[in-house]
Amino acid sequence: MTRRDQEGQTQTLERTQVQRPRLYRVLLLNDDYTPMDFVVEVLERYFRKTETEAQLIMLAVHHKGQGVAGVYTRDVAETKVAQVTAHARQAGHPLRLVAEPEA
Ligand code: NFA
Repeated sequence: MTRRDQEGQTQTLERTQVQRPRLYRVLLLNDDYTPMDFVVEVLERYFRKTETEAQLIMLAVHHKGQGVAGVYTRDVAETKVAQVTAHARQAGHPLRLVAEPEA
């Protein structure tokens, strides 16, 4: 960071500590039409879940209404939402996802 002091001199303030980026949850939302197998495949392919993890997350979303597919930096989270939404529409499914900041 650079600023000018009262005499007009330039001061450079350094900090060695870096900040962690804010993280975003990608939430998967339940609907009545998207096939369970399609949701499991999405969780495996886009969110790198094992088949067992994917089935557990899919069932949790099916029963509770929503669930966390993954947690990422903002750009990655928003890209996943866009890519999976496009993939679902292409396949004719209404699957919805949203990215929301953690706490
Ligand atoms: N509820 C959907 C069904 O019964 C399955 C589903 C699960 C959809 C998770 C979206 C998210 N076919």
